[in-house]
Amino acid sequence: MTILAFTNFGARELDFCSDAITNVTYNTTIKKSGRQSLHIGADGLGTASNFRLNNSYLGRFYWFYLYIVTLPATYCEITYEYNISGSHALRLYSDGKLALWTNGQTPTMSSSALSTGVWYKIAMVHSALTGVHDVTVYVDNVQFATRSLPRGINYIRLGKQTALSGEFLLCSYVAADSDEIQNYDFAVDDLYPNGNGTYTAYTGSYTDVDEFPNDGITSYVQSTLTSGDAETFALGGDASFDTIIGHLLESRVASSSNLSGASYKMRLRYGGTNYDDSVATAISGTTFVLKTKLTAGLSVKKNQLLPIEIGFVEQSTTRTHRISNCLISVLSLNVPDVQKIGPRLQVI
Ligand SMILES: [Ca+2]
Ligand SMILES: [Ca+2]
Repeated sequence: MTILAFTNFGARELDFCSDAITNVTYNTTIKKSGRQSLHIGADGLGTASNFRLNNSYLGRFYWFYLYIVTLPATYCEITYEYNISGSHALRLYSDGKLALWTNGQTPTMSSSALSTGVWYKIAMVHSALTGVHDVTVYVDNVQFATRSLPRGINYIRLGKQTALSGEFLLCSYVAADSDEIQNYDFAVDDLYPNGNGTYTAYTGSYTDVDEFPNDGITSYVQSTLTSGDAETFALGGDASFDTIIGHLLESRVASSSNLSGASYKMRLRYGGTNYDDSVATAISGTTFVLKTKLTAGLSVKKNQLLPIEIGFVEQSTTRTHRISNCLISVLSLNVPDVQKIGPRLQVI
């Protein structure tokens, strides 16, 4: 099983989105896990409101949690799967029922309704990404609706592609190339700096890198000109479930001048050991750019990985780099001890 992507729309919100975000906000109060949920239709009006996913993260299988704030007057889209020959969508209707819609055809309605103010786990399971294929929707692991679609998917938008009323939240989006996590509860949690770590050599401290969203040059830590000097941060937050199957270090990094990029390594530290990534280079210039390091396919118990520190190691004696914010997103499942996740992975 390959995990293609997971996010709570944290530090990497723009990386995860392939074009301009349309009228979405982030809700830090109502969320399933992590720092925030994606808020669709927050104005309560009939406006387009969506978040187009980067196509690198397009999977046959995707999951998210849905929380309905306000039912639409007629219907609204929850996800919109685009194809130039005609798109399809998962719709929410005014009576709380879901429907699968495809352009030019009558929607397939679900038989039962969702309630407002409740988190539901939604699974979209496609048999293919191209051509005629089947799609099935699960709500809290129960098949809700299925139908044949006449065409494939070129990209996905989360939220309303067209200007329709309705307001809802999405949290913990995961895409994969198989459905092996289908029957497990899952969560994407954001662990973010809340204390200084083992290494404190850089100018500045954790309070300069703990914000969401990134504040650019308002606050940052800056490396020294001594190769090997490091800064790491202790992290607040927790993984929701006991089996961790992936983590993603996300950070906004810039050079301190326009002369050339500054080299550094990302560092993870747990169990008393440092795990440094290969040397990376910030772009030339003082613009902060998102840097990520994804490790997916883990299957370890939470207590083997947490607590974890994240940080950076200077690799240059001529150019310093700056970190504006960082966090680590953790994907966890509620897998019983005896279970395996995928043929290559063994729960320890
Ligand atoms: Ca420091
Ligand atoms: Ca900052």
